[in-house]
Amino acid sequence: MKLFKFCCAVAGLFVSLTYAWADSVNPQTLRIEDAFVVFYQGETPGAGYMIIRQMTNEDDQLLSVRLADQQNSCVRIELHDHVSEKIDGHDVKKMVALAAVTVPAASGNGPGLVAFAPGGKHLMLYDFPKSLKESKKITLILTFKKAGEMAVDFEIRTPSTLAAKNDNKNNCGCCHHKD
Ligand SMILES: [Cu+2]
Repeated sequence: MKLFKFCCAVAGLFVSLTYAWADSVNPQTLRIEDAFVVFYQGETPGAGYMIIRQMTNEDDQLLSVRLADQQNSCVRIELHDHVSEKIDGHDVKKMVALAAVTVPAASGNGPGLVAFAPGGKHLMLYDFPKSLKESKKITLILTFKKAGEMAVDFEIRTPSTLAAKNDNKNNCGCCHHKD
């Protein structure tokens, strides 16, 4: 079952994402779908995934992500990607931190799209307290250069659901820091 979540920070009830309403500083210009996080045992950082769709003809940039709950100030969230590097003739996937992620403009083919998915771009979630890891969802604030801030609910899923989803992809769904 595929459960899409459309989370808009402001007036998420307005389904009509028409261009008449579109404005470069309006969070309704962006749609976040299928947002979820996975936490691991112990100190291993968690990972966050989502699909961002840009509904307007302008691109935008995701600049940062933070936890909505300000009380957990030790929590840190980074934007990451996987890159391939040749080491001794072998392709080795490495994680790199990104300063920003571009969300391309919508085109004739539909909304601009950037996917945070296992094996590719992801949110890296550091130092989350146990109480949050064991809850059902967390709310993260996404800050975009043009659209501003959006509050997005991320469902908390178990690592096993992630592994099952990626069985046919033959890439590592887990996200452990090697360095
Ligand atoms: Cu990472």
